[in-house]
Amino acid sequence: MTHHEINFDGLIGPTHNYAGLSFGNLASARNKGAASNPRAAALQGLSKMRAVRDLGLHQGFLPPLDRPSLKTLRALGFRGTDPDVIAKAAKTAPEILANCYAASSMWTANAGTVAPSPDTEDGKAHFTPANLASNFHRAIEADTTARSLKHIFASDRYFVHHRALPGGVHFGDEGAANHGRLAQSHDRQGVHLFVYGVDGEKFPARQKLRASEAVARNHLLDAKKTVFVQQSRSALDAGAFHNDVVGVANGTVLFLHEQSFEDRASALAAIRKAAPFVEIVEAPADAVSLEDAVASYLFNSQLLSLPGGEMALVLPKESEENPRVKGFVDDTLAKNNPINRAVYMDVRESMRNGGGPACLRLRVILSDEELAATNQNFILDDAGFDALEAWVKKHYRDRLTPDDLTDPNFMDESLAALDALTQLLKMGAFYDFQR
Ligand code: SUG
Repeated sequence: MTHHEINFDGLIGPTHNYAGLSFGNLASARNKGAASNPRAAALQGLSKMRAVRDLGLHQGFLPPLDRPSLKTLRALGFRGTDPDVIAKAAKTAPEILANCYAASSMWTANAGTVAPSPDTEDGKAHFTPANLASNFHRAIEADTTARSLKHIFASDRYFVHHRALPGGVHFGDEGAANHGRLAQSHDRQGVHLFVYGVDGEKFPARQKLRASEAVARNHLLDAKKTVFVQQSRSALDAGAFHNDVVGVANGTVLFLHEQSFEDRASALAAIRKAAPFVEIVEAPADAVSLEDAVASYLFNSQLLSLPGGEMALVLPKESEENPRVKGFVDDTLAKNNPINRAVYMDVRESMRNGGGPACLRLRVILSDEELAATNQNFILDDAGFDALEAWVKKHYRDRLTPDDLTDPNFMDESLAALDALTQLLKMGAFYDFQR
C-alpha cells in the first residue's frame, strides 16, 4: 500500500493581527500593536501550499476558526446583541477581545497530533486535537479544531478521533509542534519522537511530558517505537517556545540544532536505539547560534520527501537573508545526506507572529484508501487554489490594526467571509455563529 505525506495547512483567517499574545514567543512580543495585512498573509500561505503541491505532494488545508469567538465572549459574561458584545468587551476588556479575535488556528502544527495507521495497534490513523492550555487565545481553539478534523477525516473505518487532553496546563499539549516521526518510508512502522519542556529561567514550557505520554497511549503506539526527550531550557529561553523552532524530522532524517535537547548525548542515543536507521543532520552552535536559529526559523522548515526520491527543505525567506544560516543550508545540500533541495518562501506575515512554514502545516500520512476517504473539498487542485484566492481577495482587508478589532462592522465582515467559505466548501452550518 502506498502512503503519502499530506500537509494540511491552516488557511489564514481574515482577522490575522498582531496583538502580542504569546509570552515566550519573541516575534509575537516584538510586533505587538503593529498593523497586519490579512490579505497578504492568506495569499502567502496559499502560495506556500501551491509551491508544495508543485513539488509533487498532495496538499490539504484546515479552515480558519470563527473569530471573533462570540461564544467565548458570551461565556465570559458579555451580553446583548452581537455588536453589543463586541462594544462591551472593547470598552472594558480589550485584551479579552483581542484574544477572542486571534487567527492563531493558522498554525496547524498546533492543531493536534496524528499517528498514521502503520504505527498504531488497531491499524487506524489517530488524531488528538491539542488543548493548547498555555495561552488563552489558543486554549479556545480545541473545540472547533476537533470539529474540523472530524469533518475532514470523517470515516470511522479509517480514523479515530480522541478528545483534547483534560487537565489544563497540567497536561499542556501543543500538538505536532513538539512531535516528529522517523521511518524508513512513509508506509513502514515509524518511531515517534515526543519533545517536552520544563520551564526555563525566562519562559514557561508549554508541552508537558505527561501530555505527550497520554497522547502516545491514546494513539496505541508501540512503546519500543516512542521516545520522549526534554527540550533544552536554553533553547526555550532563546525563544523556541515549540520544539519545531529548533528541529524537524522526516523519513530517516532528523534535522536539528546542536542545543535542541537538554541532554544531547542521551537524547540522541535514545533516538538511535529506537530508530537505528536515523540520519542526524545537526547545526553546530558555532555555525548557527540559537539566536540565529530562532530569528531565521531555519528549523521551522518543512522537510519533504519528494516523489522522485529527493528530500527538500521549504524554508522561510528569513533563512535565506541570514548569511550564516544560508551558508549552513548550502553546506547541508552539498554534503552527503538525503537533503538536496531548498525552496525559500515568503510567509512574513505569519513569521511576525512567530509562525514559519512548519508551524503552518499539520502533517498527515495517509494510504491511498485513507486519502480517498478524506473530504476532497479540503485537498487542493488548481481550481481549489483559484477559488480560495478569489475568496481571500473578495473578503479580506489589506490593513488591520488592534483598534479595528473594536469595530462591530469588522466582526460582520469577518463572519460574512467565513459564511461564504462554508458555502464554497459545502460545509453546512459548521461554525457556532451559524448554528
Ligand atoms: O502559539 N503565535 C503562535 C505561533 C505558533 C507557532 N507554531 C509552531 N511553532 N508550531 C503561538 O505563539 C501570536 C498571536 C499574537 O500575538 O497576536 C501567536 O499566537
